[in-house]
Amino acid sequence: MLTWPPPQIPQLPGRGEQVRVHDSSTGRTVVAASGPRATLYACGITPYDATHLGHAATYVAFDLLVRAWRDAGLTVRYASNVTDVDDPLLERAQATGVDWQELARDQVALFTEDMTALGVVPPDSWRGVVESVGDVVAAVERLLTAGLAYRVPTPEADGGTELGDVYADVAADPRFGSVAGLDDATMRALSAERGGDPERPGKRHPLDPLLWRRERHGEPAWDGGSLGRGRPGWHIECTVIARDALGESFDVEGGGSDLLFPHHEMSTSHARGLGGHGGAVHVHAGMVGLHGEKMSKSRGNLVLVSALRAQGVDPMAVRLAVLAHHYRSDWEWTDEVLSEAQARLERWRRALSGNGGPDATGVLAGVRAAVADDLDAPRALAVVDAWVEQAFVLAAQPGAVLVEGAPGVVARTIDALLGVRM
Ligand code: 5CA
Ligand code: ZN
Repeated sequence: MLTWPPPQIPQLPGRGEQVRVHDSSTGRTVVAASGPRATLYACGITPYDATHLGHAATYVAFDLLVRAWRDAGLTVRYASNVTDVDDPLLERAQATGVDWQELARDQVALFTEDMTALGVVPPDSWRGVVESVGDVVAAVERLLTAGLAYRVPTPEADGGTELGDVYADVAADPRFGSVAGLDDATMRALSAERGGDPERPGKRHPLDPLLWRRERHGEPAWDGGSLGRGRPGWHIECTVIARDALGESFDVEGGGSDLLFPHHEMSTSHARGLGGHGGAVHVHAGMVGLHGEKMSKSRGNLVLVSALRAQGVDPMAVRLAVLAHHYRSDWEWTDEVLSEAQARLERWRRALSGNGGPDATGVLAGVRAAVADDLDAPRALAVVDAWVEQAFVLAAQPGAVLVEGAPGVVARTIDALLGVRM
């Protein structure tokens, strides 16, 4: 897929610190990539009801990681996907009477506009499932041959075939469970809630995830070689797309915290089955809520970035609203969150509009230290706020000594590291 245009990132003097991120699997903060290369896979959207503030916050979080890695001198390769065929997308298309491909296309276009407006660095490799079906088929065939997957006959009502759907055998992976570290009951509950089918008859284990779904009446399907016509399961899609772009092992697999289980547990397990280890470190963004509940397409409690843009809200205010929260925390989108961000943007713009200001060397070091420390954007904002306050104090003092060019240093720092353009 064609990505959106990359933002221009100014070069900063010197080098950023080694970047440390929180690994959901161990609870430890670690250096995920020590260089010279850093590889990231961040799960992409399922293209309907995009881009809500939860999506925006998650992609801004990984954008901070890419910027911090680059500032530390690493060569970053970033890959992502688009889940352009999946049950929820097909259900939405059916419910609203639109063609599923058209729905996906329109929503992907909207998403790229939102990401551009928010100044999010695009992935270097961006692939949809539809483009990846052949690679998924090859991967599922390999897992079957290796004895890590098995067939479950499709129900009579669906035209029952012996070939059947294909499921991964979680019991065949001794390291299954190591990504999320959850107990069995929690895994079952989350599987049922997040796209799994623990009740499906004929499976060896309730948690076994779908790899290949045989064609059903009225559903899109592709040639599946020895698997028969059908379509990919969800987790294997990300395994295959990540592997294709980044190789069999890469540094960080990320997404919102709702992807920790089952999605990242399963995609990593499939990656091990194919050789390699998939993502070494798992990084998750917290959930953005609205009116006390997780913002989600299925609940319909959404604030869309495109709607805010249409109302004339400056995308940089949206970005600042997101950055005011640590990426790992769960937080609520409210009108106050937005108005505080708008006020901050306004203050920053005023302070940065002059030629001179307070010395800014500490701002660059402070913002660098904050983002390198598990992407601590709120701390970075506080560093800039302090400089801005100082600028107002100096501006009110007749005869105060101003450092020529200091606002430019601050502007380049927040542009390069926080993606905030004045
Ligand atoms: N296509 C799959 C991943 S392969 C998917 O989860 N798509 S999504 O459109 O539902 O979500 C896209 C990204 O936004 C995921 O990383 C997801 O974890 C994140 N996300 C979804 N809802 C929220 C929310 N309320 N707050 C923060 N992040 C969210
Ligand atoms: Zn994914």
